[in-house]
Order: sequence, then C-alpha cells, then structure tokens
Amino acid sequence: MKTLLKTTSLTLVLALAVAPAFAQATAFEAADVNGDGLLSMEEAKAALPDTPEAVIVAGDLNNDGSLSPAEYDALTAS
Ligand SMILES: [Ca+2]
Ligand SMILES: [Ca+2]
Repeated sequence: MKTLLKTTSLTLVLALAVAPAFAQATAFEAADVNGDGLLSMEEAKAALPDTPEAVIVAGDLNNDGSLSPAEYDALTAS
C-alpha cells in the first residue's frame, strides 16, 4: 500500500514537473555540487538551508537517498 501510494505520488510529481523542470534546471545544477545529476542529502541541505531535514528526506520519493531533478522540483515548488 505504501509502495503504491509512493508510486502514484511519483507519477503525479513527474507529470507536474515537466513544465517547471526547465526553470529549475539552473538552481538544481548549481546545487548539484559534484555534477552527478542527483542531490545527495548533503547537497540538498546546503542548497535548502531553510528547509528542515525531515522535509528533504520526505521529498526523496523513491528512497534512494538523493533528490532527482523531479523530486527537487516537487520539494521547491510549494
Ligand atoms: Ca550530486
Ligand atoms: Ca530520490
């Protein structure tokens, strides 16, 4: 159930992220210090100093320990 909910949320996030993805690209790339295309928790915390760590962790929708551009967009869109 939890996996299904996460999958549904990720699909929704990806659908919503198509338009803002381009606008966020510069900020994301600036935050991606090592240029691997993902924000580690350390990079995300450095890029979003006003965002509680729990919120950043919750934004890692696929639980891989890093934020993809779509996850970052979803986190910063609100
Ligand atoms: Ca990175
Ligand atoms: Ca992730």
